Amino acid sequence: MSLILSSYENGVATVTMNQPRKLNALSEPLIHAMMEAMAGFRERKARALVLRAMDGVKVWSAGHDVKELPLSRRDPLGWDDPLRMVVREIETFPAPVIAMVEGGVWGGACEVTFACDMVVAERDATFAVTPAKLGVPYNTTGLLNFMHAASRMIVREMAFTAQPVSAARAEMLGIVNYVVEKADLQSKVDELVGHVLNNAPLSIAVIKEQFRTMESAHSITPRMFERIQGMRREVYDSDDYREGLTAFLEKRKPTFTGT
Ligand code: YXS
Repeated sequence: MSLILSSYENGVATVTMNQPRKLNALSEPLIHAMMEAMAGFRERKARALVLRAMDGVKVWSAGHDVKELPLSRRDPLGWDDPLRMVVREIETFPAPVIAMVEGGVWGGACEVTFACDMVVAERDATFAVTPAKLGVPYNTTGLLNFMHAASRMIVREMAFTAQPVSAARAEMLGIVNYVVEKADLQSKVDELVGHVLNNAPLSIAVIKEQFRTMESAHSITPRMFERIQGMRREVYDSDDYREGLTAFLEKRKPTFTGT
């Protein structure tokens, strides 16, 4: 079974995650397939790209493949981590990327949807930011994406409680653009894409790149960055980080000790 399904019609590309048995966990092979497809659509100068899962999934994506997270001594979300790579591909894709969401969106998959340009979710969708649940010291650019998606209080609530946020609340908070009944999901996405296709692709591409450039323009000094990286290293070398991952893999509740 192919890891993704992809299609291209009238300038509109669609990438469908097709690993329902693994809950579309963002494994290296799945992300490689997604990025290969997106690179092809970039070549074809797609005017819009829809990122989705198969119809009727309960889980849009379970986030980073936990089995691929290093148990310690290595940054779990370094520059070349597949999750980091697919987020950058979405952010730099020269046309609007629209996340078409049904089911649960977990952990790094939340960042994938938040890195998209628009999100249309069906009523039962949920969004859960989960680093703290597993003991993961999320990475700085990833947190920036969360900060761009929600207000100061909301992004802290999501990160510190790791509780799923309903689609309705996400819409009220401006985290997603539209929440619709499942039967209307495709037509709502088609409507948005239709508006995009009526407009000038070069103008859209340069506006998107300006948004990205300005959003990432933060004056963080080398000293500040080194300090953050040192703090993160202490966490991914901690007993708690190992406990979080091991507990997940052993299907038990983790016991965090703060060491
Ligand atoms: O027991 P088997 O072998 O069938 O495998 C189970 C799960 O272990 C597996 N699975 C995953 N494998 C790797 N990475 C994952 N993220 C992952 N999630 C699930 O899929 C099989 C079925 O899972 P199960 O039995 O739990 O299904 P369920 O329907 O009862 O529950 C669905 C979920 C999504 C609520 C549940 O699987 C779950 O809570 N998954 C973890 C969601 C999560 O916390 N994701 C964050 C991953 S780490 C990440 O994204 C970032 C690094 S961070 O954490 O920093 O945000």
